[in-house]
Amino acid sequence: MTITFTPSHPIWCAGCGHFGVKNAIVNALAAIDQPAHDTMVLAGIGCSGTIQNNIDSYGYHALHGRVLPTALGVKLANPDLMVIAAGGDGDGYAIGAGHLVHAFKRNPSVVYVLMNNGIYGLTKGQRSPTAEQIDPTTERSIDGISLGLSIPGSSFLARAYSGAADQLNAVMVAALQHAAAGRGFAFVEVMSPCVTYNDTYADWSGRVTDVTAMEGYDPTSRIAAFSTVHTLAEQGRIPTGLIYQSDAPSYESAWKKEGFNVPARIDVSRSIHQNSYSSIMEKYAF
Ligand SMILES: Cc1ncc(C[n+]2csc(CCOP(=O)(O)OP(=O)(O)O)c2C)c(N)n1
Ligand code: SF4
Ligand SMILES: [Mg+2]
Repeated sequence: MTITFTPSHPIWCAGCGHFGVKNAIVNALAAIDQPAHDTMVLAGIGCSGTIQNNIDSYGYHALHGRVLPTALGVKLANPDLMVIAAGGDGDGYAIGAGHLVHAFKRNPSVVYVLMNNGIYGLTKGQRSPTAEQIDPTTERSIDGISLGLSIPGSSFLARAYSGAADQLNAVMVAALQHAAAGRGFAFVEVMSPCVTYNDTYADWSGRVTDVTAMEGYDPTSRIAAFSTVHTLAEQGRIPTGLIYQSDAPSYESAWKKEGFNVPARIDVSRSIHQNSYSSIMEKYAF
C-alpha cells in the first residue's frame, strides 16, 4: 500500500501542549496497529486545527466548529475507517457546542480529541468558554465531561493532561479501542496549555487528579462519575483519567439493524448506472 500523504512538522510554539496530544495520537495508532490507509484525522480551525497535517493518515481541515458533523459524515460513508476528530476549546465548546451535544446523544464510533487551553490560541488569546483561569469573577468555565455525563447516549468520557504523557497515552489508546470496537463516541478532553497566551502548566500540574487511581472508583457508574467530578471540582481539582465508559448502543449499530446501505460499499461503476444515465441524456438531447 502506498501512502500518498507525508505528515508535515507541527508549526506550534515551542512548549505548546498540542505537541503532547499529537504524540499521544501517533503512539495510540501504533499501539493498536491501526493502518494509516484506514485512518482519517479531521480537525477544526485553531492552532489545534493543524494537527491533522502532522499525522500519517488521511486528513481534512473542517470549518470552524464543524469538525464533528464532518467526521460523522465520514464515518457514515465508511464505518470501517478509524475516524479521529480534533479541535480546540473554542472550536468544540463555543461555535461547535451544538454539534458536541448531538455527538454525545448519537454516539457514533468516532474519537474526538478536544484540546483545552482556555483561550483562542490562533487568534492571539481571546477568552474561550473555558477561560475561567483568566478572570474567575466574570465567567465560569464549561465542563465538557459534566456535559457528556448529562446526556444518556454518552459512552466514553475521559480527560488527560499534556504534562502527564503516560496517562495521556493510556487514555488515547483506550479511546481508540472504544471506537475501533464500535462502542461509540470516545471523547477525550486534553488540558493542553498555550505557553504563549495562557501558560497554565504550573497551575494545572498542581491540580490534575487521576480518578482511576482513586480507590474503588467505578467508571461504569454515571452517578459515581458525576459525584466524583463535582466533588473534585469543588476542591479546586481537575479530574482526569477514564471517567466514564458505558455500553450505550452506537450510532452505527442502529444503521446495521435497518440494513443501511453504506455509501463506501455501493457499486458506483458506470455500467451499473448506464441505463438511467442514458435515459436522462435522451430526455435532454436535442
Ligand atoms: C466561522 C469562524 N469564526 C471565527 C473564526 C476565527 N477563529 C479562528 S481560530 C478561532 C478560535 C481558535 O481557538 P480554539 O478552537 O480554542 O483553538 P486553539 O487555537 O486555542 O488551539 C477563531 C474564533 C473562524 N476562523 N471562523
Ligand atoms: S499560540 Fe498557544 S496554542 Fe497556538 S501554537 Fe502557540 S502555544 Fe500553542
Ligand atoms: Mg483553545
